[in-house]
Amino acid sequence: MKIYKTKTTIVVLHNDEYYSSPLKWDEFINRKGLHAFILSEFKNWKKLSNGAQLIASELLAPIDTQEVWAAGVTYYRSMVARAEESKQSGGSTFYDKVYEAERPEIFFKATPHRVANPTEEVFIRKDSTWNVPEPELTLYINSEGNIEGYTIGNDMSSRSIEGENPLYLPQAKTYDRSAALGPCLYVPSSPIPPETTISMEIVRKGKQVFNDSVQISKMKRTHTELASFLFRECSFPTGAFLMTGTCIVPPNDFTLNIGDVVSIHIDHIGTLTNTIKEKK
Ligand code: DO4
Ligand code: MG
Repeated sequence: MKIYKTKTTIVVLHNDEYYSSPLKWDEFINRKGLHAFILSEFKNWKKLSNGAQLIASELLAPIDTQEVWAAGVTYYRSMVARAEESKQSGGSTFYDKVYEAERPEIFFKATPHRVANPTEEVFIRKDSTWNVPEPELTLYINSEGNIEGYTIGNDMSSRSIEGENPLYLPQAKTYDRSAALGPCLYVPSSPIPPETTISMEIVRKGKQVFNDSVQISKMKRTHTELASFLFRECSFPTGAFLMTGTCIVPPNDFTLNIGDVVSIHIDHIGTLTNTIKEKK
């Protein structure tokens, strides 16, 4: 089942029917056994005849008070790309080390107000010359540390700032509209299957300029391993979102242009589309 946060209500899509829940977003999602909860409760919620229209016209990112965190270098492709971009600065050796290490790379990505809604613009930094989107399966983990759902995340990144010095990572990764989440929270009865595919397409002036796909089975780490590291010494009163890293990196001569349209599709969840812009 899929849960959509809209401006007026929470829309639950179950067996091709739309329902509206009276709960607030945080109260709705932050629970153990979210899938079972929805199954037991949806009959008490109002059936919506205009659910699809609400989703089309009022959709928000599936987040309220949660922090967004991200894991990095969880795929071989990401490790190679970072090593290439930081070769000159001498930072490349850290990426192969973290790829092999027991402790994963986990970094703070965004507060809710830095997250773009589906179809809204995501930003590239004006002080960055090399920018890419990173399409990432994103976990919703409840306050007890259990993975309860999945969404799509775009971990917008400055490769020029990250490559100049790995200590600049927070500036390469965290700024206004540096992340997008959506279109829904997918809540399955069992963990998302390893053959789930992530695809990303970038369209410039109506023409496709990049397209690639990958299966999440290529990831070096498990989702529960990443969640347990995040929750080791941090508490999250309403749960947290955790991007699980990218395996899709455009070639090194590619950088985003203003007006590019980035669409990320993940099986079972849907498509997250955002246009590239600069902050005014
Ligand atoms: O270490 C840099 C960031 C890695 C990252 O964001 C990723 O692998 O997706
Ligand atoms: Mg990333």
